[in-house]
Amino acid sequence: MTHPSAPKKQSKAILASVQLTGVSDSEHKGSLDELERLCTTLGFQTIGRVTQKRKALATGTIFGEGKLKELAHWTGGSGIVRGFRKGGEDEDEESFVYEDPDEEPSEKASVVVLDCEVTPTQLRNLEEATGVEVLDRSGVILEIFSRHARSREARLQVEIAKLAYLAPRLRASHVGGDRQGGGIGAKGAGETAHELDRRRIRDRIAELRQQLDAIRHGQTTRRAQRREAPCVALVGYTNAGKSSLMRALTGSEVLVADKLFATLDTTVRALQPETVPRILISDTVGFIKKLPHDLVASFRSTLDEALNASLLLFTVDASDPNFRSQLEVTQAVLAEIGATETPRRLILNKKDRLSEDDIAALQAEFPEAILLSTRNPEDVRALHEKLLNFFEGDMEEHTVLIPYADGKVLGQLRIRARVLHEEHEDEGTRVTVRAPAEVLVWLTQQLEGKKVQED
Ligand SMILES: Nc1nc2c(ncn2[C@@H]2O[C@H](COP(=O)(O)OP(=O)(O)OP(=O)(O)O)[C@@H](O)[C@H]2O)c(=O)[nH]1
Ligand SMILES: [Mg+2]
Repeated sequence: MTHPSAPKKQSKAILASVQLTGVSDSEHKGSLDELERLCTTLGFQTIGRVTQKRKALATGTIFGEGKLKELAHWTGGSGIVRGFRKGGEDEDEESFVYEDPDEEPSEKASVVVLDCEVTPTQLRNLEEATGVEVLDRSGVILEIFSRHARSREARLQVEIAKLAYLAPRLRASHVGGDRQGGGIGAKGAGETAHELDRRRIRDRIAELRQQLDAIRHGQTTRRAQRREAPCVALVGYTNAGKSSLMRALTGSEVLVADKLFATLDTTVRALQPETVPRILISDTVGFIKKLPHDLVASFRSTLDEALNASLLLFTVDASDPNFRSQLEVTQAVLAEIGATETPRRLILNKKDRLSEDDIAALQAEFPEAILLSTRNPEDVRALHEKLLNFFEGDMEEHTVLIPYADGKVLGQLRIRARVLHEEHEDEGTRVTVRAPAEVLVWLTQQLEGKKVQED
């Protein structure tokens, strides 16, 4: 679905951020680098960065006066907010006076992208001072989600998050229809957002939620149908290589892309070559720092897949210097949705990008982790083996007599469990199987109290 007001390709962006006290230089730079990647994913070309160290965001415009002028210089704006009186909060501005350089920048930015969330008033003031559209991090992420959403469920989720994001910003934004950069602000859900008052937005959200519930009802049923099969969920930061691993393990054609948030839908496929019983692998939406709260909430159901998994593979891009904090974010969100008990393994991916020294250091730091490259078939085979061993370890061996009248049960059992031995007796077939506990419970129910004996 193309967005009517989507930014034209190669819109020029200037990144702006405040480095608050307590945020280290490398953390601050890492966050801006990530914002630049988010912008690239949207098709923006980043032409510069304007940053300032402060104790807190300046109430009206987040920056001090001098910085605001510097920012406006990049966009061709006035740097002034009419009717705005500078308060005492600017005392901590770095002591510098901005002097207009003689030379104009060779190119002007048509959109300002902030690495923080701002209030509607701050947004309006910054737009006035710069004369161009101002997006915050949440706005950028929402726009990416909106473009990458494929399934009806993902589209509904994004639409709800977008409306929730827009509602408080409606009254404050004065740019309205004549936005220049043309980002997320102007439209949503097929209607012009500023034409909707808040009540209508609330009604629309309620309507969309109902549609979403209906879809989810069907999913719960499907999930229940396959609940006996052991399931592995691939979870992790965006771009870690979850979909690549999914492809490698299942031979499926899920989308792999060097983009942030390439995957928004959960896909479930069987591990290949197929095992008995089948092991299911699910690919999930990626995480990012400072993910807008509404978005986390709306993607909760997508993550239910992770909640129902028997094993979580925390996938990280070990070649990214920030992977430790990225792993923390993933762990925090999963803990928030309640997936704390599920067994987990750490996958350190993109090994091919690491030096021998890096590899040795990582092995020492994470002795329990599985270090691999999704591009190396040997590594993928080794992981396949580890997954089998994991579930085998969980299985129990049982011998049971299945009456000939229950031939169907035997047929299903051969799919759900590994049959080690079969013997035909007078009353039925005596089989010895290795199976997960859930399958044995199912079997007992099927045989309605017929005796399941321990071997
Ligand atoms: N060098 C290298 N690149 C890899 C490896 N695995 C994945 N990639 C690349 O990393 C990028 C992201 O891969 P994806 O599999 O789409 O990542 P993802 O975790 O599914 O990302 P999202 O869907 O955005 O959350 C792609 O360009 C892949 O080709 C690897 O082992 N080595
Ligand atoms: Mg993916």
